[in-house]
Amino acid sequence: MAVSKLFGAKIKRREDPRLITGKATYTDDLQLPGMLHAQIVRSPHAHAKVVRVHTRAARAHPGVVAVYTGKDLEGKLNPIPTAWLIPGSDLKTPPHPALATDVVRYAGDGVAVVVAENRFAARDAAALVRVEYAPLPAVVDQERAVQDGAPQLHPDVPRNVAFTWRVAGGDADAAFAEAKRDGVVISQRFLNQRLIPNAIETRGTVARYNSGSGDLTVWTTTQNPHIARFLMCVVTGIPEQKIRVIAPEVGGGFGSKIPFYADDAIVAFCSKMTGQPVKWVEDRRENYLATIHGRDHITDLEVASRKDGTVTAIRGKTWANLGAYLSTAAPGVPTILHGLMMTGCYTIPNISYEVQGVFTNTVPVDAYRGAGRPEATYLIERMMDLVAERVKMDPAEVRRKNFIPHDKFPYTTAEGLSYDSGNYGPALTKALDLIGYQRLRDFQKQGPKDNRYLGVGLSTYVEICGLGPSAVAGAVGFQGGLWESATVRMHPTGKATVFTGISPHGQGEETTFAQIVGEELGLPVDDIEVVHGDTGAISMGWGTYGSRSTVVGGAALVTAARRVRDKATKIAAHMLEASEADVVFDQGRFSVRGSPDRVKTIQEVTLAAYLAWSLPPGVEPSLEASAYYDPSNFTFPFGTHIAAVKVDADTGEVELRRYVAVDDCGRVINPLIVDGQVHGGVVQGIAQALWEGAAYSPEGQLLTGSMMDYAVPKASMFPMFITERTETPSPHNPLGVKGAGETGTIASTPAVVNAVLDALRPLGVTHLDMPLTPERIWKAIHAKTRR
Ligand code: MCN
Repeated sequence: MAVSKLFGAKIKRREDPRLITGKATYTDDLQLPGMLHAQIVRSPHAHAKVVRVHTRAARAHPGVVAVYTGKDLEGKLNPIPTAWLIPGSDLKTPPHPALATDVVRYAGDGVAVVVAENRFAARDAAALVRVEYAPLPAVVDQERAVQDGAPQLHPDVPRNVAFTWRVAGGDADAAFAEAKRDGVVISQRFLNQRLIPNAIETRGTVARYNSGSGDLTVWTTTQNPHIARFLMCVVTGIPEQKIRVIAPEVGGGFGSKIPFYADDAIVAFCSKMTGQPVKWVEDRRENYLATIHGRDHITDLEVASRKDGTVTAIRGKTWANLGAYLSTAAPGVPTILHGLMMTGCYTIPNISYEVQGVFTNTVPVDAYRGAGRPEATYLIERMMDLVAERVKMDPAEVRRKNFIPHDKFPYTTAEGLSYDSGNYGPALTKALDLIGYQRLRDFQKQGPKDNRYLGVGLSTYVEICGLGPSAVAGAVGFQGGLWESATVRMHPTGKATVFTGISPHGQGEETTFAQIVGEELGLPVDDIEVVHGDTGAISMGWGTYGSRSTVVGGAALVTAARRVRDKATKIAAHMLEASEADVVFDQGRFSVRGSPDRVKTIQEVTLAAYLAWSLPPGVEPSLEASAYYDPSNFTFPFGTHIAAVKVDADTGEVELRRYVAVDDCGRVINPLIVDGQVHGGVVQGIAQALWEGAAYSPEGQLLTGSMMDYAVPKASMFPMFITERTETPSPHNPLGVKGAGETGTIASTPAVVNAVLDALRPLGVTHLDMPLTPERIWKAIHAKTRR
């Protein structure tokens, strides 16, 4: 393989062969001598008192080793904490016991755990645990939960309000007063339905406690092993240095493997009590009931605009459903990651926005791909279309009119964020060209054919990622840092191992991180091993989420690689008997300026560093370097997505005809991987627009409890995506990169909803809530045409 120009090269993912040939080792593949299996007994009630738990029959079941209830865990496991204590919001953090003792608060809440010699015995015996429940009234709707007389989940949380958080900038009331007098005011209620993340691999944990040494080793499906270790220490009381957390192959997470779950601590507890390794792996049904959900907002929103389409203010309130307990990052998602992005890529100077986080008898809600930004983008992008319609402008032109101009970056928004760089106009123009916007509009004017209506929908988005400066994390209440670590270790044979604190689980950094190091040190990608996901091998790092791995982890890595190069340059100069200033490095070769034939390769220099027979004075043997990088700001990727759909007015069916994504994630390391990330993200975003939605009965039963009812789409349901990019480097990180892992999800939902509603406009339908199923569309059309 050519050594040069690795940065920007379309290299196939090196991790894929083992993944697609079934040779990867996931948590459930682990077999340890003497390993036991755990099954958690979960409440069938959404809200009930736990009167008594009868375990005798389960204990007597063949193969059962132990049964523990919530009472058995009392005093042995601390409550499961939340890690995002957003300030200034009167946040309530009611205790979340690992297993319920007195009250269960959602269908799926754990009440007991059975440990047995095999999975089947554990499962059979779990069915024999008889729990006496006294059912209580439940509430699943966040708006109802805050009303007087609604069922109360936690004793010290009046009206189930976990927090009330506000963001304000400029003078929204004055802007609305002006728009009322001489402009346009639009109000709309939006529902951002609850979603289920659906990673291909469900969650699982294997714990092995060694009572001799006091060491606990945990293999678990986590996106952030060091955070998992820290929280395992907090919950179990086992000292942090005694805990090793390993993330084996992790089959996707989409945010659902960020949190520290009660189940992880329970498995560790079971191993400690039984003295044997214990495995717990959820099946898909359990995953739906025990792994976090995402989104679930109800929003009342108003925008104020001048008659010429200049949007002047946003005002509104969101009720964010948090489920029964505060999951690890839950409070930060609808506030910091959502509320602060409400003005999007526009120069909207005035905002007044409130978010109320509400407990309900449902599965806890936390970060799901995009986490807060898809919700914000959906709101603002739907509103831009409604403004366009009212002021009779083309939706593309309203957006362009309100864009933050290129020469205004870094730009401080009304919410107080500083956008690093942006050039929104060219991305919009490119997307319009690629989809043939004008031609589509011309077709549209010709009217429907066979009662099929053409619609075109835009979404011009900006998002916040690359989380993030640790000082800001602290200021907004995140109970951790957000820097990243990296080590580049050269080996005597001239190959390298790279250790990174990020923890990829499908994103491809084993390839792109090798590209970064290969580019810096002139090594072939195949000579570089990328190691991640093991607290026993890697320096503290904060993991993979918030599209931070490349921006923050990549920056740490390039810094470490440059340190290696600097030391190698010193050694090369010594070997070449030249002054360091005269040594030139290019594509793995050190030469002397003006004497290109005097050369030492990086491999020769590395060997010399390890042999240490003749090193320059003051230079230590070996060749490796570490770096810790804390960014000075977030990064703000942006772009334009456009969807073209046809809606069949007879059946309500939506056909996705064409989809264009023009994204700008700064400099691109691997275009193939970024395309893949955009494809996956777009699919998830479109799924929210058209098909997916978790549904609860009023009593708190999850009605979409399996893939038979929860509509995860198939590849055949999508057209070929046209992906393109513009490139606006982030000025504040050494690679010029911005995150790419979530843009597709963030941008695509409103593009498709706007397209469907554009198609339905001639039929008088101006608003519909997601998912836009044929039934919902058909009913809306017929409600209008029947009048
Ligand atoms: N990349 C690049 N050039 C850039 C930016 C990124 O080549 N300018 C590459 C990266 O090096 C990496 C990939 O694109 O290979 C995504 O990188 P990045 O934007 O840094 O995002 P993260 O690796 O931090 O991934 C997190 C993001 C999130 S938050 C979710 S959720 C998500 C996602 O990525 N979950 C995923 N993508 C996923 N993809 C898979 N397969 N599975 C998941 O669970």
